[in-house]
Amino acid sequence: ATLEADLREALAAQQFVLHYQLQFDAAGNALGAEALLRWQHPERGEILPGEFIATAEETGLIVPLGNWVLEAACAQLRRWQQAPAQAHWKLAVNVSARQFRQPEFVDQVLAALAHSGADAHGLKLELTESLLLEDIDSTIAHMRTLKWHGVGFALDDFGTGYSSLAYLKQLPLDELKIDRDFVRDLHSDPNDAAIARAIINLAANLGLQVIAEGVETAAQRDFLVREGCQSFQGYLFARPLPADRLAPLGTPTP
Ligand code: G
Ligand code: G
Ligand code: MN
Ligand code: NA
Repeated sequence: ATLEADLREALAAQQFVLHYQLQFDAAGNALGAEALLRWQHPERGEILPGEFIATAEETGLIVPLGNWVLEAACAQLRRWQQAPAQAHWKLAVNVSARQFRQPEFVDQVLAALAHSGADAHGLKLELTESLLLEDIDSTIAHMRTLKWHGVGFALDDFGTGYSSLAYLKQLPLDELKIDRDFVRDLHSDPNDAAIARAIINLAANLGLQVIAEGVETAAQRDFLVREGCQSFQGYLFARPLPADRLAPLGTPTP
């Protein structure tokens, strides 16, 4: 069978699950998590998004799949919001361009929130630079409507795309995510260190929050903390895990 047919079947058979990678502040307190999609294939085991997201986008299956992700993520957000220790957590959800471009997107997000009973202020959508720049007027309109309801926005993989600073200023963003490509070689490549520093300063000057992704070592974290980075995500802190395995990690770490 083709990957497309397999994906269609997997969606019907409920073979997708969300894992959650916790995000922390500089003091080691959990701030929330990013939802990361996994395909639990009955024969092949766990399949990562790199193997199927592109096909899901090309075939349009990303629309029902992305909608499933929104519903599942909001249900999890609601569970956290009802638990005192996690009530303040934000949940970040990745959104594909094709999904975001549909006229129904805003309604689907609001429906997922309504079905779950989750407070929209806990939901953060991760968009990419290429998505944002495709049709900036309709992008801003979608974002404004959702923001009015309380939903936040993070710009994923920041620094790898083509955002001009003029565009960045127009977009109603809340957070920049420093791409892990820049974090990886922070200590061996002075250019990457300079880029990470520039993104942190840019975020501060634009009044945005900033989070570093792919933080794997204490040295990377310490550099980023010194430069003023506020939030952290990466294997140093926590791996993506099923929700029921997060609880013991939601407390201070490294
Ligand atoms: O762990 P990781 O392999 O999960 O994620 C790889 C890539 O897949 C990331 O760039 C992430 O943005 C993307 N991704 C993960 N989950 C989702 C999802 O639910 N929807 C979309 N559109 N992309 C996702
Ligand atoms: O949406 P995005 O591309 O940012 O998705 C995050 C991706 O980064 C996921 O594939 C996730 O599993 C992966 N990831 C998260 N933390 C780390 C890390 O510390 N190191 C590496 N190499 N990958 C990470
Ligand atoms: Mn992401
Ligand atoms: Na990213």
